[in-house]
Amino acid sequence: MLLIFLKRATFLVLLMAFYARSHAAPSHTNIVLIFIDDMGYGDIGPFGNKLNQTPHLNRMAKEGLKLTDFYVSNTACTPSRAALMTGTYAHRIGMDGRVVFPGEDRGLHPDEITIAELLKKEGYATGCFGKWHLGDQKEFLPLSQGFDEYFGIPYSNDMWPGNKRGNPVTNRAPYTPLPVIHQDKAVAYVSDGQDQALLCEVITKKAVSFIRKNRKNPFFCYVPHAYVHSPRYARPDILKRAAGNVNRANVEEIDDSVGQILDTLRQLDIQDHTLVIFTSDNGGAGGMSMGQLRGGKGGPKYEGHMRVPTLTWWPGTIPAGKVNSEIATTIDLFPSLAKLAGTGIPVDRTIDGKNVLDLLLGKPGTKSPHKSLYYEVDGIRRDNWKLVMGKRRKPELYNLIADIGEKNDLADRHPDIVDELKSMLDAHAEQIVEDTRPAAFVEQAVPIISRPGNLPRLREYMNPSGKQK
Ligand SMILES: [Ca+2]
Repeated sequence: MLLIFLKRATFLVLLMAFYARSHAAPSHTNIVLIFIDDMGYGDIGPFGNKLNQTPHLNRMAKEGLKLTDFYVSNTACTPSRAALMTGTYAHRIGMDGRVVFPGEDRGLHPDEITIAELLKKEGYATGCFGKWHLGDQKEFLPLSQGFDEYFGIPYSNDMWPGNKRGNPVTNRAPYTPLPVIHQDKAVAYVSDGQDQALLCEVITKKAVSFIRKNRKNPFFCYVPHAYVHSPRYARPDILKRAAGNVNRANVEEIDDSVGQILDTLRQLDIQDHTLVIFTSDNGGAGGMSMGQLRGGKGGPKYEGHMRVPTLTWWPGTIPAGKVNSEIATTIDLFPSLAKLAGTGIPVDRTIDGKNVLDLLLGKPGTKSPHKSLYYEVDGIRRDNWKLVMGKRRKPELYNLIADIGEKNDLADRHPDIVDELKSMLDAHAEQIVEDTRPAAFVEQAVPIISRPGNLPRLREYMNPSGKQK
């Protein structure tokens, strides 16, 4: 009798444990990927910035993992995003070189498989909130690339009438109005600096509401912020807090945004099954800080051009307050997040990224799978040796451990290492040329909106009653 009771009790305990487990830890981990535009390696507190006040990112680093050697695989908005979304070098999929302009016929090929498509197949709700920049034709917008929801601007915030240079692709001067898209339709436009100053806030609001709405099912929330890309504007209160420094104001508003997202996850009590990744799309643009690193957005591929401030956060899974200096890159997120979601990556095409999930999760002793890292086709790092094609494509050689600022070119002292790395780089460039897939082109490209018409300005869209906040 007692035995039967014990068995029953054990069964009940097991049942309850199973229920608690399945209730508390869904099989799928939520993923939030925050991708800042043009933020430099040294712009936030965890990466040494003393001027910009980033308490939420400081806390994220304290509770999570700091990745000191995390790279983008390309250095402009469009190719960087193409590589991120597909796990593939932008050169390989026709998305390298110049960015996509408004009304251009080119976009990320719909046959490419994005992170969103992989995760959607696994039952994830998928949302993109921010700057897309992989083509503004309907065929190329996020809803055509695996996202259930989209809200944001389709390309950079300087591709607007405020930029007097005009659109180099359509030869229209000035640019057509900058639309704000919901799903695949314009719902507002960015008319002036006052609207620009609302871009971080509106993107954050939409991302937070997506997270709230999907708190009970697995979600992928991709937040490619329009900030801190120029032109930079800030609301008066944010600007005042930043002592009138608009660059600082933009970084601090990004920090506010991260705080709101992490607070939402805590409030919903889903932080123990949500991975948050914070990083940037390329080196810092003018006015941003690269810390000790040489270079920034544009120019030769010094570290400041491609190494980006990166944090991962998942309380209870990622050990708190750790630092990892293994090499990883944005193309690795595609296979790593696939692994996290329990799915595979496509095998019918070349995927360049490698699974670095254990590294992102801070598992002790994890080594990078990258024997070498390529800076597009202009540089290569192997261990601590870095070869970069400098002025007039003369190879320069640096020892990154001794010389993180790439000040002391050792090419003349180590011609053997230069030769070896240069031949690896050349072989890499040739291999990409031999195995490429094209971008897609539409027959008749048109701008999303050619005039504002009846569309509200962004500030009216956000505050339709017109009441002053
Ligand atoms: Ca960028």
